[in-house]
Amino acid sequence: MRKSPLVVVPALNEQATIRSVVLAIKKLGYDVVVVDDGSGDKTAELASQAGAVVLRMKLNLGVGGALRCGFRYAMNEGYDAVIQCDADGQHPASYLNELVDIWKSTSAHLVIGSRFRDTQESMKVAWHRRLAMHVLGFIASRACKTRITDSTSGFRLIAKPLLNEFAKSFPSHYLGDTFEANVVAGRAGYTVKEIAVPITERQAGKSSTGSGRSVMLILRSVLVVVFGLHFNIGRFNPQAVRHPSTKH
Ligand SMILES: Nc1nc2c(ncn2[C@@H]2O[C@H](COP(=O)(O)OP(=O)(O)OP(=O)(O)O)[C@@H](O)[C@H]2O)c(=O)[nH]1
Ligand SMILES: [Mg+2]
Repeated sequence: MRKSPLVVVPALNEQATIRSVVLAIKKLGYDVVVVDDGSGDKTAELASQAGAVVLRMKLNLGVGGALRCGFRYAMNEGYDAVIQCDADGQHPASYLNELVDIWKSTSAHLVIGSRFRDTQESMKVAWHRRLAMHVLGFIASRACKTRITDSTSGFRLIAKPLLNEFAKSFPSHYLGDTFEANVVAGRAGYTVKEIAVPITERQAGKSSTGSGRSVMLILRSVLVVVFGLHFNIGRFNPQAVRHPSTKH
């Protein structure tokens, strides 16, 4: 059993930033796993040189597939929680401790770092992307019984026993690993919290988010959630867990 969460970094062709991202996380004392499933550049080598464990897969499974791989690694290695963090330098490593503090003080199972909480200027986002995020946020807030302003955030802490469930089944399609997973966690009775985290524009490399096709995929995801057609996980059983701050 390990007190400090494992930081899981999904990375695809992020050679410009991966080294500094891994070093910043390690400097704070966290173990780091970089999941690289098909980079054509030096992402894996640079991550490994910087001190990360690198899980390499030949088949590209997308962010959700990479995360599932990281969750399984964390379970096998005995970690109690995972923090998901991007490889492009958008997430300030200093906020890892904030996620952990909320987890330890509230025993939440999912702590989301939001770009849109408290300040609307935290990140520049196109109006249609922002509108979609409002709709998704409204649905996620109802499911999680708390105000969610950033249901597609890639900066999250996921703790046991939710981590066990996500290690077993976690989707890899667009919005499945973020919005749908957050809704599924809330509906299954897990405690969800959200905190404000300033997030910058990606420092280099290419974004994986498209524009035109994503409108259809957002609509699809909304329908999936409204009609309850999403993946399912075991319900939270309060009698089966202990508070994280009591563990050693
Ligand atoms: N392993 C793996 N990682 C991926 C894949 N696609 C994207 N990533 C990583 O997932 C993280 C999030 O992807 P981004 O492209 O930054 O998505 P985003 O943050 O929503 O978009 P931007 O704001 O433009 O950066 C980054 O660390 C990417 O390197 C993939 O297919 N496999
Ligand atoms: Mg990014």
